[in-house]
Amino acid sequence: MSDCLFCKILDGEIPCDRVYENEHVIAFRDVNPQAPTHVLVIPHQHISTVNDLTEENKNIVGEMMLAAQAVAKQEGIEETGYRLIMNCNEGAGQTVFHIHLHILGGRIMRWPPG
Ligand code: DGP
Repeated sequence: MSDCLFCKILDGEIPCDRVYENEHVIAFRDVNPQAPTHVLVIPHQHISTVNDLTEENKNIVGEMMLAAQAVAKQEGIEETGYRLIMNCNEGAGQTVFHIHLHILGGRIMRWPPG
């Protein structure tokens, strides 16, 4: 999608601090970190929101989770703990409409998240 910020990051049109990539996803540091580790995992395929997941594209979510697990190990937070978040639509705080998984770690996480 030509007007999608994360598609531009995927294409290298907008720079990012990339920490992981494979044939399905890339992961890069969030520009506005909410924890010592704050990384976003995004699929190569443009999918706007979780509401756009289907039987055909559902496997990408598993790929995103496995990538998050690899990033957590790489960042050394797999034992201390990390939180995975996908915001869906404005009311939940989604601001970029290309699905992404937030990986937050390196500090104690509170609940409820607010
Ligand atoms: P969300 O609010 O769930 O849609 O998360 C979008 C995240 O994307 C937010 O935490 C900030 C991050 N973000 C927005 N623009 C950029 C950017 O240009 N570069 C990077 N690295 N992160 C960005």
